[in-house]
Amino acid sequence: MITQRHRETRFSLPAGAIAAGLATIIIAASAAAQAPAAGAERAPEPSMPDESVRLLIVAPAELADALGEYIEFKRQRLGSAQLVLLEEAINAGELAALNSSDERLDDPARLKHCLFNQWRSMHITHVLLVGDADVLPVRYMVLDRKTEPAFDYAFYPSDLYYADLAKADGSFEDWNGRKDDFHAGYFGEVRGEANKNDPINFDRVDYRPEIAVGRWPVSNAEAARAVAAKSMRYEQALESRGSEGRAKAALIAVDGWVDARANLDRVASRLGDEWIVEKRYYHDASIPAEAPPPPDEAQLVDLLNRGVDLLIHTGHGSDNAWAGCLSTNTLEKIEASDQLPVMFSVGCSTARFATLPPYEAYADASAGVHAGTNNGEVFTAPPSPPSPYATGQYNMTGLGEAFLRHPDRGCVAYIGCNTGSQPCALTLLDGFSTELARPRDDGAPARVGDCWKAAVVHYCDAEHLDTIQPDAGWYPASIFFQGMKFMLFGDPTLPLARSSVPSE
Ligand SMILES: [Ca+2]
Ligand SMILES: [Ca+2]
Ligand SMILES: [Ca+2]
Repeated sequence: MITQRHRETRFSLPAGAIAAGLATIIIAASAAAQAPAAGAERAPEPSMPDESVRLLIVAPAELADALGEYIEFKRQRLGSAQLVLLEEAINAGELAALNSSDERLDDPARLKHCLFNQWRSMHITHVLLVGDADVLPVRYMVLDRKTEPAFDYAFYPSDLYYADLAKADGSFEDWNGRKDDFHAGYFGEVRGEANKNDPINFDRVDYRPEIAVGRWPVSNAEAARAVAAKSMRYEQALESRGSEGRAKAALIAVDGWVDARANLDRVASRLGDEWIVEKRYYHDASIPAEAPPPPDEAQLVDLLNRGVDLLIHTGHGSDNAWAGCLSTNTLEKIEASDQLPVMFSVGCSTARFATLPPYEAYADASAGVHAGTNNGEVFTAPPSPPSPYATGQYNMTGLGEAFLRHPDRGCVAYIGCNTGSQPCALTLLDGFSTELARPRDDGAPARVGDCWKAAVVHYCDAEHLDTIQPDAGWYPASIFFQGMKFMLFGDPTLPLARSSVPSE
């Protein structure tokens, strides 16, 4: 068993392995591959692997055995696809960081050191983190959100931590520019809401991702196997379609939030003639009566059952619902299909992922437990940072996780916010759709992680994150950390439906 073998070697890595970019701990895909199920239909394989893509999959040992067939599948399509066990990555990252100035490395920092070395020495371009918040560590960033019982601090999960590997000069980006006192345990600190005289980017994070990172929020091997199988069926269905037919996007604008209909119209113009675009906008006096119907659950079920490749939502959201049109209960009303959408919601909370300390109950990094300010706890000093593992009751879930994890319905990738979002998130959508629609001469598909990475880079520039200053209110700090609290659930190498034909 590969799992056992690697457990045995866990603490005996030769120092040379570190210098060699940890290549020795990477499990060769062929060794982990499993034979496809008897009688399984196999679509024609792609003619040429995309050599520009080098995927690293990180999974805890107990989930890794579920990934053999998937790694082999990706290997046939990409320049490389490798698996590293989380336990090995953490161990290797610890060793690799021995010479750095880090004094208190936790598991997210160890994992990040490993990814940084893999990026520098093995030129990885994409990382798939296999594991929900309970089994694959979470980096929480910190906002000085004004809430008196919380001592004006709030923590939010941020997978951008694992994508923003380096500073502009190529050195390791530890997301911890300020380490004095309690700031050593606070990463990605954003100020400007309670503290007006400090830089908003208090920890001086670079923010710009070097690699594309996505996560499968799964907690056991069965769930990992289901998402892997679903992702393969999706990709095979795309390959079978080839260049036949146009890709289809559905753009949803729900009443009651900001009016994002013009933003969605711009998305539609970017996508252009290569896409069939179905708009479901709320109606008011500005919308002609003969316009397509406004969004409700029946409309969304109809769109999903007819097949849609990209589903974009603007409107209010909560953990389990797009207000007025979609919820986790809707899953039972959709038919199973291999034409599954990539979903992107700019609304609040639908990519709910884990507890939000110190408001909600949490376990801290020193194994203390907290009721949270929502339950009456009052902090009279900076709250202890949360544990990077949000287990049991602390591992929350929502619409994005449910749609991704469902074995044969829902979506194949989900981008959304793990807490409240703000209208500036529409800038992320601009960046995403611009990259998706970009003409590609080499015939390679747009990939969801690349579009998300481009969205964050675009966001940095368009929202002037390098120069943003606090004002009397709370919004500048919120603008700054908007891109940190969005999650990509899904394999970042997933191709999107063909968005443009190669130019002649
Ligand atoms: Ca800090
Ligand atoms: Ca960077
Ligand atoms: Ca979760």
